[in-house]
Amino acid sequence: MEYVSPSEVINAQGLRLVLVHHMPSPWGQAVKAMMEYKDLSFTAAAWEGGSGNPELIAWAGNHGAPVVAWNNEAPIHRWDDILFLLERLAPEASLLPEDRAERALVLGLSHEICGQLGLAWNRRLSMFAPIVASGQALEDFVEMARRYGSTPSDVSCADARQIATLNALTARLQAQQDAGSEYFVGNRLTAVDFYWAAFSNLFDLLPPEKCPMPEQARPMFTSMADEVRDAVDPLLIAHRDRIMASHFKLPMEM
Ligand SMILES: N[C@@H](CCC(=O)N[C@@H](CS)C(=O)NCC(=O)O)C(=O)O
Repeated sequence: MEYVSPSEVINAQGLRLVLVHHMPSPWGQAVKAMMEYKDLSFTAAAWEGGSGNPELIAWAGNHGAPVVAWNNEAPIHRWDDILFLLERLAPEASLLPEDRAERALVLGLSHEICGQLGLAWNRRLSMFAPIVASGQALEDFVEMARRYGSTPSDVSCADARQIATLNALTARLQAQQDAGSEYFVGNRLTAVDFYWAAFSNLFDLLPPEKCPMPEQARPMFTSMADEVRDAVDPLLIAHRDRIMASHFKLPMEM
């Protein structure tokens, strides 16, 4: 995948994606894999860590990535807005079930993985808190941590909340397997399979040959409380490996 400049993405038509550069940002990697699964062609620009994205921030009205844009529509950045756009553009390769109960489950589980105070949100609170507390973090980093709106009480609950979600995901996969399904919901691939595969890197980082990121950034992803690591059940990892092997480009492009 070749990146074009931010201004090319801003001024283009069609589908565009702004992706975090060099890091396996799970929100962005899930979107990229879903676009590829749906056979949607897109133009991508890189989002640089730190404060190097003034053009993109002014255009998207948001500090982070991914950002997705379609023709003249306003750029979007929330995981659910992006999922519904992809569903609209390629409904034939749907990642949301028609059955309303299954659909609610996919959206609820996806929120628990990607949404505010969900699995990744809590993981990020745990990843960032010691770096901010060390007093050694760059001002940009401290500012980014502040944007996530954590409170001291959320930080103190973050590990327990991750464990609860990991246990719920494991129980779900176990029940599905017992019922003869290899997916999180129903009998076919949905968005939640993509989200778990991408977000699993926050709990069990793929090796460098599959996830070629800067070596010095790996410890931030791999350090976690023992109780959190213990909650990463082999079932979750087997599922991630299956989905990654079938539906993600490896090595990951970022
Ligand atoms: N905007 C997404 C979340 C994406 C997200 O948190 N992205 C991180 C990168 S993994 C980010 O952009 N962080 C940089 C920042 O907020 O400045 C959502 O609300 O669903």
